[in-house]
Amino acid sequence: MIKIKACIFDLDGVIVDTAKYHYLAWKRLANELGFDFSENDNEQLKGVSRMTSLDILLEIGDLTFSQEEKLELADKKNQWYVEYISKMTPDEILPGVVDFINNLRDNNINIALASASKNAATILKQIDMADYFDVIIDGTKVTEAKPNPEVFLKSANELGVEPKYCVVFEDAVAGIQAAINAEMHNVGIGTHQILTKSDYVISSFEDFNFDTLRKYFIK
Ligand code: B16
Ligand code: MG
Repeated sequence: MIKIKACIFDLDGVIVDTAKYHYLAWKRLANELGFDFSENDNEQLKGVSRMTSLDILLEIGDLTFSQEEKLELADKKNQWYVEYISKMTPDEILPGVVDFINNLRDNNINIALASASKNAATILKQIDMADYFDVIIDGTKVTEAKPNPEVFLKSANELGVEPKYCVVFEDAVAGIQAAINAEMHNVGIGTHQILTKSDYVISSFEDFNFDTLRKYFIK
């Protein structure tokens, strides 16, 4: 059986569904620039950094801007996004998350949040979950975007746990790849069809607990 000492959680798509707010803000920007942006297009932005998301959006709209203009566009989108997330409440925590994290705490597992978002602190405050994590590494503390493993390696390092004892919970393909690159175990939140490289996929944390996790990782 592998020894699990730490669990590292992504935020968007794992703890809360902020993808819908990112979508509304990106769509608003696309519409303002004169093109449409579908929910399907939005799938490509999951787990990806803000500036890379903008590059993908502009490619869809077939538009080119200078770096300075791009920073202004990203800032505009972010202001709308912050408006949306500032209205979030603890009701938006995804089902089973709080019970699972409490169950990990009861088993003395270290817990980290590892998100690409520069808005993670605002979201955690809105949903009242900042105190659930021993370590928080977000987009303000890393320079490399997933699939680079930086965000997970920094989390493990701050927790003082070796990567081989960590399990990452991720909903994005880029995030699962980042966990693999960090040489950590991973659990995908979503479907096998999309998270093809994930060690183990669950659809949600409902009816999921530390025992189930431990049993899966008996090798
Ligand atoms: P921000 P995660 C990611 O969060 C989102 O999945 C991704 O869509 C977003 O572009 C990125 O954060 C940056 O967010 O613009 O708020 O800094 O999944 O890593 O928790
Ligand atoms: Mg995510």
